[in-house]
Amino acid sequence: MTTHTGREKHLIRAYGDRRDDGIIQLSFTLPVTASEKAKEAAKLYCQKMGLTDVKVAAIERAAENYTFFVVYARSNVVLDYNEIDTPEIVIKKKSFHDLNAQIELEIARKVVVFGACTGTDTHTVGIDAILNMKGFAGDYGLERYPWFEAFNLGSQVPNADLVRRAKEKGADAILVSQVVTQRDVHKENSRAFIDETKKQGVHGKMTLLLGGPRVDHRLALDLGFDAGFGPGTKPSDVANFIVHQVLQRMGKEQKGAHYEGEPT
Ligand code: B12
Repeated sequence: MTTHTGREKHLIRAYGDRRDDGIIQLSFTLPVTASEKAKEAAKLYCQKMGLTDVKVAAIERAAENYTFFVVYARSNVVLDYNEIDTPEIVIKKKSFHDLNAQIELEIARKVVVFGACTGTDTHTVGIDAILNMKGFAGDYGLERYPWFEAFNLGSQVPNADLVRRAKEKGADAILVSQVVTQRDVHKENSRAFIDETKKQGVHGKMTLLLGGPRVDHRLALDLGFDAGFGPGTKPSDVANFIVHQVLQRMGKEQKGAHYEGEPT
């Protein structure tokens, strides 16, 4: 199908049992005690969202006066996939060995990175997955790369300290992890971090990365970072991205000459 502009449409609907049946699964919590009435409330709630064929598949007490539901239902929403335009980081990763060899040859010094979970956030597992020696999902963390020098400052690190420490060491990149998102605290912390980098004169001079389970590339760009990394990020994604950025700053790689695909 084409539009009046001649562009192809790519219409999509949710896939449940059959192509285009519009069946979705959703889960949510209501602040009521688990009961038949609560189940009916969950059903009505979904119907008010415009869903039909609502089936409450699971109902479970979450806490006192809170019930968790899993629901299957039909949605009539149709999307034109070709209308979606979103920034994306596409990285053709070099292998661990090749990336280190490239740093040695083309940068000729260690790439220095600082990372922390900032503000009041105590969740360190994400930033540790990226930086720690043992890494994540079969991938080495940046501490394991002989041509990276990685400093992991841990959790609840004030923005000013993280920026100051990175600046003192002349870091190439700062990695900020934000996991708690209640009341958009991650955005508030991230904006404060960017303000701090401007105050300390490093904004635009270092690569600034934001990561966390509810972070995506667009959000990070909007907040003033160079890139955003969400769930499932591997340390090698980050290592390759940073090396690419350093080479760009050195004028050795063109902007937009990003990599594609997986390492060989
Ligand atoms: C473990 C955990 C804890 C541990 C943390 C221990 C530690 N040292 O980290 C403890 C028990 C301390 C904890 C405490 C709290 N927690 Co907690 N916690 C979790 C839990 C179960 C897992 C998080 C985790 O480790 N994920 C695994 C890592 C590997 O995933 P990740 O963080 O997404 O990281 C990946 C990517 O996002 C990315 N990434 C992450 N950061 C960065 C940074 C950069 C630069 C890059 C490039 C990539 C990157 O790379 C990683 C690898 O792929 C989640 C629920 C869940 N299942 O997710 C709740 C959860 C995050 N916690 C939650 C809450 C509310 C809290 C508390 C506020 C609870 C309370 N009332 O006290 C406190 C927080 C206190 C505080 N001040 O922060 C909520 C957050 C809700 C929200 N929307 O904000 C969650 C979602 C649970 C829930 N459903 O309610 N928690």
